[in-house]
Amino acid sequence: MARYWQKERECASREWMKEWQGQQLRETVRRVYENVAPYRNRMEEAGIRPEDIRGIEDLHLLPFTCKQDLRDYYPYEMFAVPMEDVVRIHASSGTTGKQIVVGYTRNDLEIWSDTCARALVAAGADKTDFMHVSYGYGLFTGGLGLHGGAEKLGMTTIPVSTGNSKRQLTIMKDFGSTVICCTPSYALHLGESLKDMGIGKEELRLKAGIFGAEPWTEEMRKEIEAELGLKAYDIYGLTEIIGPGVAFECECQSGMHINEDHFIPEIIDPDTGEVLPLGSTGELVFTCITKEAFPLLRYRTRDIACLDATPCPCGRRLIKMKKPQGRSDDMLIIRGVNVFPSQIESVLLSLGYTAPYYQLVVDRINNTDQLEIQVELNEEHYTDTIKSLQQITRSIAEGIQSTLGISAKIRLVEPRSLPRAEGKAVHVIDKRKLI
Ligand code: DLL
Repeated sequence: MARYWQKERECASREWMKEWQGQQLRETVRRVYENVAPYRNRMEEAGIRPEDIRGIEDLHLLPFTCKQDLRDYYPYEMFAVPMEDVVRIHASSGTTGKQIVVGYTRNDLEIWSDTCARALVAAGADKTDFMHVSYGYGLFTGGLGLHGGAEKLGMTTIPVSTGNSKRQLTIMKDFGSTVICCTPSYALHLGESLKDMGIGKEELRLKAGIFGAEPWTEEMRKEIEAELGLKAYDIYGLTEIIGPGVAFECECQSGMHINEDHFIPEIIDPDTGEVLPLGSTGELVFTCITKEAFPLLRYRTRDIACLDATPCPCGRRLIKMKKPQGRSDDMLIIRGVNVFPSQIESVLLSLGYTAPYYQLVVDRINNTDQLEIQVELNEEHYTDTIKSLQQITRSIAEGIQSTLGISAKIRLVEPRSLPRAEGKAVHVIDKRKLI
């Protein structure tokens, strides 16, 4: 079985990669300067000419792009090709504000399929596999993105889309799906439905799952692997850059390889914009160097992550990113302490009392932030006595206090009582914003 989709790129030497990135960057900067008025204006304001960018060492001279720019130049002003060359549109609404629109040329779609095929091959898939796509189809990039990669690889692709778990599982069983992709929270929900339907995981043929589009923890990975009987791989991406396939996990499951021959990563200080040294945690920024229709320069993702250049035993030389801890705009500041929902999830699941379903309700009462963690007990601890429920509540509160340094009110709720998501899970209800 092949281990790489494009070995010459995925395992290329660092020297080759640097040379390639430099050359592609020069071309991209020249192209956007000529074709994208907002970029030309911004570069002129900053006193930068395309010829000032000689290689990746000059990347930091370029201005940043942020989500607001895409809203300001909505829908097509940042496209770098005439609309007649655009063959596909996707969009992302995000949680707040106007949606952003992105476009792809035929060649961009080829690149996208390749980046997703790399992820699939890294997860052990080949053309003999059956690919069950449970990401949403439509303007969201998840469904069609992985669909394209699976077809390019030659997998038997089953475009199920989201929703109706029972139907999903029946299809999985009858059609013999061997690889599934969906959000990690939906994968857990499918695990629950499997039990409800009385189907044993050994009756399914699943061997791998490609899960992403939202933050998830190592504890959740173990849970999904146990419930569905597969190996769970992480995949990262965002609409603005291409969709899924910006970075993907290999069999080592220790960070995601960034498809650096297409997207150059940087880590910056989110407050000052300064580029941070390799290994620091900060905001992830990407520059697209091969896309035609929508090549963004130094796009600020708002995702907090760090890069890892240590050689990977899988043989790929592509740099890795650690699992994003969350987004700088999802970060909660509770009584002055920065908290990511994923840190709370990690504490909850490591204690073993609860299921991976929780909601964080934040409020401000008498000018003081209050955090309530509503979390479902797992079946094993549900029938416990009041005394042991009190003891569980206390252990969770202590775990949160000692790991994150904040106090929280813990509200244990019945198994299966919190809402289930088909796409991205919503974990935070911040009532403070309404004031
Ligand atoms: O979620 C694209 C995607 C689809 C990725 C399917 C993976 C699988 P957006 O809707 O634009 O695009 O959301 C992008 O989701 O900036 C991250 O905050 C978050 N995200 C995506 N993948 C991961 C991941 C798609 N593996 C935003 N881990 C990004 C943590 C992720 N967060």
